[in-house]
Amino acid sequence: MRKPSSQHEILLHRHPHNPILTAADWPYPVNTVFNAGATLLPDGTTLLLCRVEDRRGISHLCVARSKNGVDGWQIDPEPTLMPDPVNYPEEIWGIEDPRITYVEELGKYVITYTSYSRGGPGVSLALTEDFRHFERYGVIMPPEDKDAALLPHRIGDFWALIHRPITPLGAHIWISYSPDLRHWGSHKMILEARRGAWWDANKIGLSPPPIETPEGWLVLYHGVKQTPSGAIYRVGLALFDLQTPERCLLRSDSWIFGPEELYERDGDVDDVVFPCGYTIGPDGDTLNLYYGAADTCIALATGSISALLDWLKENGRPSGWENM
Ligand code: M1P
Repeated sequence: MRKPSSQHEILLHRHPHNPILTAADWPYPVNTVFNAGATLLPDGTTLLLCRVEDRRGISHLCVARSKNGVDGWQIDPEPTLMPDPVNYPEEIWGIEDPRITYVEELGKYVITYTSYSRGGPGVSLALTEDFRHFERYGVIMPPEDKDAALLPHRIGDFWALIHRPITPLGAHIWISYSPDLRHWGSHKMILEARRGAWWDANKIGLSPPPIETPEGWLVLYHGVKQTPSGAIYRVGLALFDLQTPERCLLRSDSWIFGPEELYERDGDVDDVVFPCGYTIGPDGDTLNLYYGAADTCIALATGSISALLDWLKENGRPSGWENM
């Protein structure tokens, strides 16, 4: 049994009702439900856009709504957004891992998701006002790329997308800019996977959309450690400059959240915690983090944004030194 992190500061507290959503809750037959994007609707309802894997292995997206974000989920009776490989061939093997950003300038939610094409996973984008009708923009980052989220407003004149391409340099986190959400450029690597024995060696990716705070963009990212018995997906913290989000100010050395409970350790893919969305409580500080557990179910952990920032200021370092 892996030791619980009791000797470390616990920044994210698992909800006692975890896992809060499983395949058994679904109104139609599915294999697994996990990696959900999240948002708060204007009436205070929590909306999760869940990745649902069917019994072919192909994923689609399905909405679940709850008044308190914990239970009483109303799940769409049918898939909300299905892959559409006739019109979007890049979706042939499914659509996965959505992140949701509400964009006030557009009055719309922007969903970035993985489209699983014959050439590998790429990033696709769709807009919606109501999570019933969707306007697909198709692939915005070609394979191999995933783990993408849009910042909620322009930086200067440009939209900014954080994403994780696989390049000859490795699996690192990048930023790209666009005038119109369709054409993307000025690509820059902003956070490197470490190497060797680190918890986030060789492969990292953005977890939920960055959290805008007065101190900068607070980024939760996942790191993947390969071990002889498989990969371990854990979550760490980094802070980026508000005006220049490609500038990393601080990065944590250690992870803050990793698989410990049985529902995180044992599933279709063991030892995975994979947050794709959060909501923020009425106090402006409580973070409700929704994460996929073991690629099988959806769980909730709660923390304080100011406590995460304080911890990062105390325990983080400027990025860049670690690979020297
Ligand atoms: O199985 C763990 C995760 O593996 C992939 O994530 P990444 O490419 O960032 O390593 C994704 O397939 C993700 O959905 C899955 O949870």
